[in-house]
Amino acid sequence: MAAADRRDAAVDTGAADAAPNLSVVIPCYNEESILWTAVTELHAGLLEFGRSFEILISENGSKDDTRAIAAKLSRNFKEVRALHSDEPNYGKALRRGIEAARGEFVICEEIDLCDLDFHRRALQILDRGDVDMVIGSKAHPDASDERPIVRRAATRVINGMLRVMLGFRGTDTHGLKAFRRAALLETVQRCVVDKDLFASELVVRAQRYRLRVVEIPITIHEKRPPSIHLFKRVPNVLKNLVKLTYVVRIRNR
Ligand SMILES: Nc1nc2c(ncn2[C@@H]2O[C@H](COP(=O)(O)OP(=O)(O)OP(=O)(O)O)[C@@H](O)[C@H]2O)c(=O)[nH]1
Ligand SMILES: [Mg+2]
Repeated sequence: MAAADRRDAAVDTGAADAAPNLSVVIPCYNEESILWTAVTELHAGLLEFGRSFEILISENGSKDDTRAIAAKLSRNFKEVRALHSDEPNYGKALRRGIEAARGEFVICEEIDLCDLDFHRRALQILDRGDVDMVIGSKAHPDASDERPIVRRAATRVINGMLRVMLGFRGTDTHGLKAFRRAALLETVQRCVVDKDLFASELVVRAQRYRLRVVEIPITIHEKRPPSIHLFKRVPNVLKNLVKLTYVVRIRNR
């Protein structure tokens, strides 16, 4: 384990004792304006589900008070755990949260969404036992996506590229997803890219490994505009797409 990872692994506060039924993983970056309210509302909503749960706030690299607020949330609520590391990196945060999760089921959330309706519908499907992963799709024919047209178009472009370059079958890979942890852990271990494309790689690999993946439509109503400008993310997405295509198609891994 690298020194930085060892240091990161040490920062995990607020873990409850017994493994819960559900882990909700939320990567967070510079979210001081909505973090407290979003997590307290999510916590209250999850209590109504009647299953044991934990919420993992996986923060890295924030320049604002996100880290301190996450730590305070983990002190206030026994179900909340706060993870921190120094490098701002969505994929690493999501991966770390999934690896730290202890629930039978894992839901990957975004702090500006916290969509309890998705949780309810996805868990209903996973409870049946014949599906490994449920994707909440913004681009499903029955979805309602209130984001600006440029970002909606970007979702279509990236998914088109994933289809052509990696054989992805579906309409969305980035954002809300729910899965049985045991079914996906090996897939997570085999992922090779980080940042934005990690979430896509997870879905593409799950399909390649013939896991049972289904999509359901979601309603996207963000509590705030995205924290990182779309165009700043493009170079890394393209670089990681080329890397992933090479690893999957040429190296056959
Ligand atoms: N830890 C961590 N979290 C991040 C980073 N970038 C974004 N996030 C979190 O990821 C979630 C989604 O981020 P947004 O900025 O809303 O991105 P988005 O454009 O809506 O994402 P999609 O439309 O789903 O592609 C939020 O909870 C963010 O706080 C990062 O560098 N590190
Ligand atoms: Mg968003």
